[in-house]
Amino acid sequence: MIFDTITAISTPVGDGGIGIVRISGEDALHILEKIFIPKSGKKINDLSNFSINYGHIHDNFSIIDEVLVSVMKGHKTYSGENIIEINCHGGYFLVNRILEIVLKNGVRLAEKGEFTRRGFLNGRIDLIQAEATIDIINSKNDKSNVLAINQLRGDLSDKIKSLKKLILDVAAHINVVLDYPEEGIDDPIPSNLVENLEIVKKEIGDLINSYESGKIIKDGIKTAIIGKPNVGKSSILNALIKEERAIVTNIPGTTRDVIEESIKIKGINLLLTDTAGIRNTNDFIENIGVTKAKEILKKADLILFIIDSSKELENEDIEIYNSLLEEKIDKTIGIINKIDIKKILHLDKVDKIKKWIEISALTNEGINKMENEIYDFIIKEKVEKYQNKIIITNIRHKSSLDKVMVAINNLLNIIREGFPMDLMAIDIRDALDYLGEITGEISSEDLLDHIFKNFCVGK
Ligand SMILES: Nc1nc2c(ncn2[C@@H]2O[C@H](COP(=O)(O)OP(=O)(O)OP(=O)(O)O)[C@@H](O)[C@H]2O)c(=O)[nH]1
Ligand SMILES: [Mg+2]
Repeated sequence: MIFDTITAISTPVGDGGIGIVRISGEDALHILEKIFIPKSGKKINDLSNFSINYGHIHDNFSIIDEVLVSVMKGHKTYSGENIIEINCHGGYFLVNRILEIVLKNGVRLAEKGEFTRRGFLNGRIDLIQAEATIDIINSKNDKSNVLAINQLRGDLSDKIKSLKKLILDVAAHINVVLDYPEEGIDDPIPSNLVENLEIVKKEIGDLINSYESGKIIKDGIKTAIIGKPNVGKSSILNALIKEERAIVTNIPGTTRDVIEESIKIKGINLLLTDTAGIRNTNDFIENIGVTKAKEILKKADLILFIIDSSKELENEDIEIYNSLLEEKIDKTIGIINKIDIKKILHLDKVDKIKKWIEISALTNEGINKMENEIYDFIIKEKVEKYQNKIIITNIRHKSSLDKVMVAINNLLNIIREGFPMDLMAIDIRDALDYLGEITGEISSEDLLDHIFKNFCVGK
């Protein structure tokens, strides 16, 4: 495809050692000719492909900067078209000045993700790979980086292709039967093709199930620190992040806002939220905090329910426990804090909580152990189960796979019930279309806009 020529700053705005202005499109070299004098004295068209060239950027022959220019011609580039990258000195003013010179010479400013979008439209990468580039940029830990790199390399794309191939074999058989009834190829579907569908069903199921792990690896675990006032929630947040981040006092109702911090446990991000102690209060501001705490509780993947070891359970503890019982109890770890004082607490009224950890946020006793136990409780199985397997991390992929699964189940049902083969045509097409949605063989402008709006301008 031929598009107009676009440009953008591809490095973060601000002071830095270097800045990069990228140009992509048919006219990229022609533009370079107007603004760059190579030290080698060569004509722009004679610069070798995939070379880096030292020289000067000028604006009407007034020298602006000493630069290195990468020249990438042809279709085997990131965007699938000519790309020029001007590596200039960093700094807000200079990089913008060079961008301005490029724009002045008849180039359009790129939209968010437009270089990558062109890579996709020009067939250099599929949609999964385009999405993987943003995941790489956003990756927060080694594990999520590895997942994103694997997707960029094409692991998931290859898996989708192989599943598609299995379905296409079935589709081909059905087409022959329906188009040439006189050939006498008879129902039912041969067992090897039924097996194809069973394999697809199993593999799609595995991919769908991997999403929960993928999400945890990519985005981390939303962890709410919940409890009545003064049990030590903020002290526990501070102990976990090893910083005096949240205000701690002996006055119940100290924390009113929501405080978010992140720690890593064996490479997985725990997104900790310290909340206001939940109680009935007439204090207007504290009440807002309590409402927020309850909202956070609802969205959390993991709840640390804090109680005070030195007191018997009070109504406020039991009320929070009862609200956890409704849906979150399996995601709750009970934390018995203040074990440095005395333990008079009894747990018989809160016995549905499966895991208890004893700590002191004051002396740090049990804090390291708590991290390990959190890992074992919620992370270990989810992460280790899918080690070295293909994992999906993107809700878009999951929802398409869910639809493929419905179509495959319908197909297997039709076969099982011995219904006529022409009933299968719609589900076969659906299954193939939904797989095509994932890789982007089937896509719409709206979908692409939606995906690429999350990119930065220079990518
Ligand atoms: N002895 C002892 N005191 C603690 C411990 N953890 C917290 N405290 C004390 O308990 C009091 C309340 O601690 P916070 O961390 O502010 O409690 P909170 O649950 O965040 O309280 P609110 O924000 O009011 O809901 C402070 O005086 C802390 O020093 C602990 O493990 N042992
Ligand atoms: Mg607090």
